[in-house]
Amino acid sequence: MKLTGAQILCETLEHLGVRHIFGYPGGAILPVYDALGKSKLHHILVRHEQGATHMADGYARATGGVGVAMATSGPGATNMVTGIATAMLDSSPVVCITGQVSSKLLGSDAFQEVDITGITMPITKHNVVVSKAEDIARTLREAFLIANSGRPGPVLVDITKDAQQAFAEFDWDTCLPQLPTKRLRDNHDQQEFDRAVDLLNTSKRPVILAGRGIMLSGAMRIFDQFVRTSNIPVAMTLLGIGCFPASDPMNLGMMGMHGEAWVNNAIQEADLLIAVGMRFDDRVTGDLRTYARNARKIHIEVDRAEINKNVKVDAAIIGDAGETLANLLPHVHERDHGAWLAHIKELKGDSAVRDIQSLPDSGHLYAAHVINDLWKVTNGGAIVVTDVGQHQMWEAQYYHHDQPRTLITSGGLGTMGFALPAAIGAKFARPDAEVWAVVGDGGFQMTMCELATIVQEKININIAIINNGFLGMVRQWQEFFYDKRYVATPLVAPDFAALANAFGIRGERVTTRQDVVPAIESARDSDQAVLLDFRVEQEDSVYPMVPAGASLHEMIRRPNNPLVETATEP
Ligand SMILES: Cc1cc2nc3c(=O)[nH]c(=O)nc-3n(C[C@H](O)[C@H](O)[C@H](O)COP(=O)(O)OP(=O)(O)OC[C@H]3O[C@@H](n4cnc5c(N)ncnc54)[C@H](O)[C@@H]3O)c2cc1C
Ligand SMILES: Cc1ncc(C[n+]2csc(CCOP(=O)(O)OP(=O)(O)O)c2C)c(N)n1
Ligand SMILES: [Mg+2]
Repeated sequence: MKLTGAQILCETLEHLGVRHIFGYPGGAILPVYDALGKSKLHHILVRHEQGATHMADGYARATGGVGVAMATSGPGATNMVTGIATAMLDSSPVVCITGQVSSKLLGSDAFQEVDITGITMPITKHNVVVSKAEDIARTLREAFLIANSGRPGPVLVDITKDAQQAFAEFDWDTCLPQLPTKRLRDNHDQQEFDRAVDLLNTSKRPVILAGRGIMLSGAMRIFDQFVRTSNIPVAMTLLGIGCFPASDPMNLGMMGMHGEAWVNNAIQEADLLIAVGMRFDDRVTGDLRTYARNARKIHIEVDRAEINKNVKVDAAIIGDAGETLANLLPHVHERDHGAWLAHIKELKGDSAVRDIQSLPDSGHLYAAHVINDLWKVTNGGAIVVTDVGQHQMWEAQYYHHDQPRTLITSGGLGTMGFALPAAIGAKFARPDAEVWAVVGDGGFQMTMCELATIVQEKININIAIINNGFLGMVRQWQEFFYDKRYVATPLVAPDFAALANAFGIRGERVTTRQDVVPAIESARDSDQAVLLDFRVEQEDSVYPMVPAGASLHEMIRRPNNPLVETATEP
């Protein structure tokens, strides 16, 4: 069957199981848009191409499938850069399709020509220019395979306009990916494996460090069995949240810069760390010279490049988390770590742990209250998509996730502006799920144009703005480390409720604690998107905090009340 390159592109996407594309048109991609109109694909018109990439990313993170974003050449493509880097840093499988000027014009500084494969080389897992219609189908199949195999990541396919317009034969069965056959290298190093087993069966104070790789591997069930059998407590990275239920007594909570104090202290006292699908980010380790000095380390990781990158380990098992845990499990002895678990409980008792819900209403509205109420009202069952900043950390501390892929957040790049578009993407991926964007007053202003996308697509997500009148996380650093010189962090914002109304979305301002639950309930009852503007305490800070570069146990703790440091168990 002879089709244009643009038609081939649409046919291929349909064969690949794609249903949604987040994009924005322009001259160099117009032939594809013309073909899209006649296809079964649902194109979501975004308001900015950065939004398209975050939507595709949110879509991917909510399901594990590939998210697809599309843009024209030049400024359309460069607007995608932040979203691509966001996906790269968090290993998210996104395929970006960009139009490019015709192949004859390449290199001539033609109108809206940029070398987008050059620009995105360091922030894509793979990228490629396609200049022939007959290469489009195969290249796209390869892009999808690469994006979502091994360690996932973004792939960019840049297609010249003449390739979109030319005719070529399309036959799904023959346009097979032609990737170099995976080297059948036996990754199984028996010595490393035996050492890991030995360490597991002899340690006295072990802690598992659970990361996002567990969810990427779909290894939640085998991970659960591993925890039960080994009886080893679990600490989670920010991106690992959800891979093991927060309500499980073996779950200690989040580690790292804003992790729970007892988790960081337990890590510093451990004699064995078992890192599963996590990459020892500096937000997790603090000063590497003093990080878990007494602990031997096992690293279970799919990407060889991560081994001994930040933290030198004693046993590395390279491979998929699920497969590796399944191989290890028969060799792991059931152990009683009662004394160690009791000790961690003591560490926990020594922290300023109180139930924030039972604190008397002091007339102040704290972000922690809002997020904890959101958790209670939604029964912990919502997909929460956060932006970046203080509210992001409070979400991690006060919303307790029992299900995988229910916290969607930009960890590695820490991209402000992520939440609103990523929440839109998540809703398309999981239309039956309740989706909340939890976002700061700063980050919201970066991508709030996507409110129009919500209205145009008639989707029902809710938005909770944690409005503290500051670029809060930066203000916190200025408070702690720059003598409270608040340069460029006080933030004027529009009346967000009125702004929502202008877009055709119901908006409501909430200023007192007693109004929080009714506002959340009424937003949930609505079958349309609702925006809640929570006016919270302006100069509150996130505790504990490991200052950048300090040792993990050198945490700044919350001074006495008014608010406690973290929530107690659910
Ligand atoms: C303001 C701010 C504050 C932050 N504070 C904290 C904090 O206090 N604590 C914290 O933990 N984080 C914090 N972060 C996030 C931090 O920067 C990192 O993003 C996070 O720690 C990374 O978690 P991860 O290693 O689990 O996930 P990723 O970075 O996604 O790494 C996943 C790892 O799993 C591997 N993998 C992928 N697939 C598989 C598979 N199938 N099998 C095995 N392995 C696989 C990958 O190769 C990769 O090495 C903060 C971020 C921001 C923006
Ligand atoms: C695109 C981008 N620019 C700058 C930063 C640096 N930064 C990190 S947190 C933060 C403040 C966020 O403020 P807000 O969105 O109001 O959230 P809050 O911290 O107040 O909850 C800034 C500026 C960033 N992470 N991303
Ligand atoms: Mg703010």
